Amino acid sequence: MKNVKLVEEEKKVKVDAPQRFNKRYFINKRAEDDDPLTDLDRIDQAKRPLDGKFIYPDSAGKGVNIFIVDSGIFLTHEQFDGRAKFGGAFCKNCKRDDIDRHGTFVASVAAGNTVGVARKANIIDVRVLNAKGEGSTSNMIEGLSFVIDQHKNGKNKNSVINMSLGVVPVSRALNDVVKEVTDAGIHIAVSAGNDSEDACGQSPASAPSAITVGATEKTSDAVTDFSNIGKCVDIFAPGRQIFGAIPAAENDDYLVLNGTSFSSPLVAGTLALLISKSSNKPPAELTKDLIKLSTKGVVTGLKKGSPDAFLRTPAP
Ligand SMILES: [Ca+2]
Repeated sequence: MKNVKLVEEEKKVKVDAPQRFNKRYFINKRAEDDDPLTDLDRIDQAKRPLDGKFIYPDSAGKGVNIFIVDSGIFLTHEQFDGRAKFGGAFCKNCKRDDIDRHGTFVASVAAGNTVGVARKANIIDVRVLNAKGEGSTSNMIEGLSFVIDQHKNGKNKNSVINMSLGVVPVSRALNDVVKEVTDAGIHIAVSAGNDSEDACGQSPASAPSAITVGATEKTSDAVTDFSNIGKCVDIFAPGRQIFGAIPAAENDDYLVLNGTSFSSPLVAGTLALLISKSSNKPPAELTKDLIKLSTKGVVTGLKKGSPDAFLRTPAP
């Protein structure tokens, strides 16, 4: 069949957030810039000690669409202020009101209005995982194809994808679609994975044009014991005890979680900041800007060809 590019066995995909805390946290309304979360405080400055501030460009990702390819988003959470909308669902028997918390959490880290990086960005829910946080490579490919269609047919060409999930071993089919994503002009940040192994062993972390993100600690810039590493990682960002939003009847529920799943949306949000502050660029060029802006010489515990690059948000 000449229309078939590749045939590949279906693979199971999981979220990159294995370690869960049971304790629930709540926050009060507060002056966000002067009392930021530790991860946000860390990424707006080159070196420690933390200065107790998260300072970011006023544009704050405005006009950028961040597609959260994940387990669904609780759209009415207070963190999203009406900026989050439903895009599409590509999982079997997915019920709208039965979502795993992972997608909401990831969306809030990318663009939540007090716990996120790009606080004025648009958030688009592309659901590819079911209520247990599980899906398959074909679900991922359908989800990414949907984003490519939205990008090509829509007026807004400022598109960023976050994909905090992975499949082992490498899926050539999924990696091929990631290339189509970046060829179309869409930026994509992905989690490196949490198996303390080489990120080149899973997808989409191994896709060359994806920005693959490893996790560092909360109290230092050491690579965490769970983060995947190696030359397929492009940049490191905090991934320990990240505070984020989860679905709740009262729209104000939060949790603290570990994982490269939450390092990746810090990068996705930063890409949105870069686009709204200056202008959009082809993915390869924006990636270069991101790496150039990143802080060198602070990440410790780099192994097996891991890059010396720590996430830094652009100055206002
Ligand atoms: Ca700071």
